[in-house]
Amino acid sequence: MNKAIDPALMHAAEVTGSQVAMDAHWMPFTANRQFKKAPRLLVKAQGMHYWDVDGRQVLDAAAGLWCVNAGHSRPRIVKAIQDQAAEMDFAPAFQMGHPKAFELAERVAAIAPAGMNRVFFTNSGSEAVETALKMAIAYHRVRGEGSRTRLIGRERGYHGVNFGGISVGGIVANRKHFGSLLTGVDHIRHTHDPARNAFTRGLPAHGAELADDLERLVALHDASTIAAVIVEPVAGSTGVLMPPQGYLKRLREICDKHGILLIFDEVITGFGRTGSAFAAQTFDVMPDLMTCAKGITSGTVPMGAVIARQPIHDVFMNGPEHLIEFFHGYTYSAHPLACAAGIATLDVYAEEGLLTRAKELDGYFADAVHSLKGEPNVIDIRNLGLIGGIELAPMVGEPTKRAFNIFLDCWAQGVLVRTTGDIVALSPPLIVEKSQIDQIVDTLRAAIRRAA
Ligand code: PXG
Repeated sequence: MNKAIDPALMHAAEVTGSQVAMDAHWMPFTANRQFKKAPRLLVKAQGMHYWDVDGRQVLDAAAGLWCVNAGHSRPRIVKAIQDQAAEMDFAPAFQMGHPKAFELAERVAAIAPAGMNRVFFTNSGSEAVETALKMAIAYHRVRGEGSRTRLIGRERGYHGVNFGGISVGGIVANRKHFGSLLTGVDHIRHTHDPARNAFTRGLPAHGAELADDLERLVALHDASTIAAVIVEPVAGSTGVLMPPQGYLKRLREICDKHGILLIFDEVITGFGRTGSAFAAQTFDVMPDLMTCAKGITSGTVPMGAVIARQPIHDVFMNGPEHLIEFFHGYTYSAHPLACAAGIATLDVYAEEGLLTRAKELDGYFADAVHSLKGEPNVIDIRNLGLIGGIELAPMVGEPTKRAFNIFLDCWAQGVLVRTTGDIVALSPPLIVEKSQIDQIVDTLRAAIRRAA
């Protein structure tokens, strides 16, 4: 624990410390009552670290929420946002444009897989998912196959929290309270198979055949009713699940065979997390549509996007030229502040080689996280690039509590991790140093032992 380094933080502590009224803010995906009894308040961030209201420095092993890929408060990105706010705060997104929207789209297309070069901006990953699902259904209709309306997701999938996303998603807690969801949705099986794949480094050897589950749904529904399949190349929120070797290629082949669009949800994998700009490149499988968010602005300003293969976009570009081709968009699509942040973020990624840094650190990171094998209650460890998942045996009768206790312990010891269920997820900013990887894993090891 490093104590008060910056005198300015003492002031922050005074004004925002435990005296702050907390009733009004209904917090997202949070145990509200537990939090408000023992708040964890962040007031400053720089590089690999946060500082809390008490002036404690905390190493960020989660990149915020898998988004701060360039590290915190990078001066170049901060300046770009400040300058843009002063120069032009907002520009209408519909029937108007501003240069940075076009510049950012070109820049994103330039690092996307070849041929994926049409970019539609949203404000979050959830909105990117809704946009991609609508694009897929509309695409088939515009080209005269309007019967293709069905959407296929995967068990344990996470695609944000809007109705389309939770419908194709496969996490029961995110679905069960919210009614009947979208109709015409089905799910292929998830790929998690600890009996065969536990403690695999990188991609699991077993499970490519699970892609064949799509054939089962084609046989049930007929391909002529199916618009698209959406999967996360690496599943994050649902417990850090790596795709089995050959699985995504097989899914691509089955989609091609049946004229079904393949959507990769790259909200967490995009912008360098797996060692390439996108997981599609890491796995050498090209989807038809790709969703992204988070790392596009390194978490500084909300933004998401759908990246489409050009022929999909081109199908829409017909009919009278004065007519809108795709009836979809958000007031804040391509918001000037987000575009300025995005361009500066891509500059930082390029100058510092951050989009491939996870590949360079993969071996070191894998050794570090797999050194936790044998610690009490560790039942699986998974890794790829700068993603790590440590799965723990649940406490009897109290699922998720062991991981939550470990999260609280790590926080107390000055390291911020994420947990989902009884899995600890690691996704540090791409600027992480080896010594910091050691600090993360050492802190986690001690917390795992104390949680035994
Ligand atoms: N798709 C995927 C694959 C995601 O991981 C979203 C869509 C939704 O993005 P927005 O921007 O609407 O939140 C996500 C978000 C975690 C965690 O700790 C993951 C996400 C968000 C918050 C926490 O696993 N993923």
